[in-house]
Amino acid sequence: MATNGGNGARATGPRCVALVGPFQSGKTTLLEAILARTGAIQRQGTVEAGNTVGDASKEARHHRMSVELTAATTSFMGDNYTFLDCPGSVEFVHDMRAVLPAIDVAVVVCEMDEKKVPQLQLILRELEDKKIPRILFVNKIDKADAGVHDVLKLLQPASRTKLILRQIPTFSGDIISGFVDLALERAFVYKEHAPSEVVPLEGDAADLEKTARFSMLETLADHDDELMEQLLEDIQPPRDKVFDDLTRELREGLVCPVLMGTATRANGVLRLLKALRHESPGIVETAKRLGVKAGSDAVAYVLKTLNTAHGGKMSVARVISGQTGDGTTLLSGDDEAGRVAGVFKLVGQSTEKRGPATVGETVAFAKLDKAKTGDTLTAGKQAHPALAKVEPYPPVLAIAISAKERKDDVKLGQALNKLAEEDPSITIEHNAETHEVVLWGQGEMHLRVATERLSDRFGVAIERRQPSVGYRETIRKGVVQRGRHKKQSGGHGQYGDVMLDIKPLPRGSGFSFEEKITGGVVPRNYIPAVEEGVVDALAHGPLGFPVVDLSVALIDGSYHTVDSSDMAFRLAGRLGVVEALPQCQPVLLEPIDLVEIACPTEATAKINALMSGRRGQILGFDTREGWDGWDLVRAKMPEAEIGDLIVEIRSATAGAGTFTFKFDHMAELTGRTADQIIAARRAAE
Ligand SMILES: Nc1nc2c(ncn2[C@@H]2O[C@H](COP(=O)(O)OP(=O)(O)OP(=O)(O)O)[C@@H](O)[C@H]2O)c(=O)[nH]1
Ligand SMILES: [Mg+2]
Repeated sequence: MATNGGNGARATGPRCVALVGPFQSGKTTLLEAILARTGAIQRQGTVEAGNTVGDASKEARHHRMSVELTAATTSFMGDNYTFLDCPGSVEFVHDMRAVLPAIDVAVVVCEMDEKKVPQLQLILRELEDKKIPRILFVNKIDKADAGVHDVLKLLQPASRTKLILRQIPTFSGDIISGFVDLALERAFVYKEHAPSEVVPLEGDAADLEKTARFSMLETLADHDDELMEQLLEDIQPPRDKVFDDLTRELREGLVCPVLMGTATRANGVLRLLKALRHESPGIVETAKRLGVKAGSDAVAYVLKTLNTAHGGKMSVARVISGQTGDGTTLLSGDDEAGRVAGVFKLVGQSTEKRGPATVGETVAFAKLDKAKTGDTLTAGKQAHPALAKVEPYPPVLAIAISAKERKDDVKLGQALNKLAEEDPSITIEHNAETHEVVLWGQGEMHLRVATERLSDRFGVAIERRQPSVGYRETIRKGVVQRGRHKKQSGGHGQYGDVMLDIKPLPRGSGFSFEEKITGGVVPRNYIPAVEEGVVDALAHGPLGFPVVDLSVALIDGSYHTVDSSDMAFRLAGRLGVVEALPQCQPVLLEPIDLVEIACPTEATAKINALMSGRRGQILGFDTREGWDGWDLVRAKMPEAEIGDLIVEIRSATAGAGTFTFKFDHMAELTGRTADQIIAARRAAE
């Protein structure tokens, strides 16, 4: 039974903790250290050796980075903990964002690295906005130097809540050999893959401790008047009070404590676990945050959907209230999500069948055919309101794909559906004009992993191409042209004859058809067929693209009582346009988009240069509202140049920059670029 005795008391019951943080900060390694320390695995694996629990999938091993969420359940001092190892790459950020609603606390793994501060800021903002309690774990302390004393100076700008330093490092020579815990007032030396050892707190360390502890207490006192008075009167607050404040202020999101360690050697891991055990909130508070009342009907939130290679579907979910197990039918919204056919404990890819899942536990439910990532499930008779709705960021990069072999077309369609169900940050577009299947995602690696999964997990080999740009063409001058279709082959002939007046229209007008027939020279009933013929011809103009922004008027013509037909007039209309267009000075039109780039201010100049280099027209830039130290650059830019824009934006901004785009207008394109596009189109045909 999960309890929370109120102010400062230890929360009990199963916890759900997300490991988040900038790319490559050591989350997967930390998970490994935690699992080894708590006995869930025999030996701590490494990312280099490709034997970690967190990065067990083929794609993750291959790229040496996390490419999806991994859940692992272990126990520590009698409590059950599920850790969610989230990918750090911005391209896979949806896997992190989707789990946040249901977690108790986030451990934000970061480094003493200036370049990674903007990314850290993005992650902390997300947690702050969602009111998720968070602890910073400064990792790779083995690589740090004396500069580590400035840890708060470096990291505070990334956090809108006050950071609170819980530990300070101690040195032996130039190397960090241990730490002092400022709440416990105890010194420790690190031991490799073993708990740190307590040593006397003396000498320089004792002095440094006094100052650092005072500043920790001062920050805590911002939210505790009694403590403030004690500090002013120079009274040593009792240790229990300090812990109570640390606990309460963390849970209420008033402060963000900072711990440190070295994941590769499992240093600092035990203190982290103890902080989680004693200070982090549990399911009682999380349910309250989500507005779920303790009730008899089970409510669970789907953190992740997985289709395993053996065809089984797994829904990783946290039970927010009640209890549920095998054979229970769960609802998602008003629909049936399916019937639970097995409840599993997860340690990465290894699964172990278990009994019903109780409140606070994070498990995998098998065979919930209709459940999707982010769904709110209930065992009740009525739908439970959605606990959260996490909209993925709009996709920024696209590729066109097709099955390598024709026979796999249907299989590809099914596989794409599953892929989108697992990862809502992928979207699939069927382009009716080009007949392309376009896969939209969050970046190069995201799309690469998606295509790898199509072959590894779903067994469809695919080919990828650049998606076509929606070019059009138009005319610069008008012409009057006759179109005549006449055939006298044996018995029944064919006869249609039209005179068309073709004129350019202003940009964005599209196409209009008018008939100005007098005296029935073209009988009424054939006129729609003439228009159809005109439309047929406009689908493919002389430059190879659909023709827009012109009007066609039917002004004259003739017919034959026996030989005329719809078909004959359709062909005549078509012929008239085909013959007219080359005389109308056809010109290429390309789509221009309105692009908005968000970037840290120090990158703004680089972004401006980048946009100009891609035929962009900068409209201006502003500070980004509510985002200290960020700018918003606006520009108009040809869609053809946007292609892989995100790749360059990220490289100019240490991965933190983003952009959105929307269609603005079509613009004439002439000269060499236009010639190349037209030539490429001819070659493709
Ligand atoms: N020196 C040192 N290296 C570390 C430490 N922790 C992790 N690393 C190394 O940092 C690299 C990234 O580690 P990961 O555990 O994959 O980091 P991650 O945060 O899971 O990476 P993503 O999930 O891809 O964002 C690997 O080469 C690790 O061996 C540490 O404490 N000290
Ligand atoms: Mg990782």
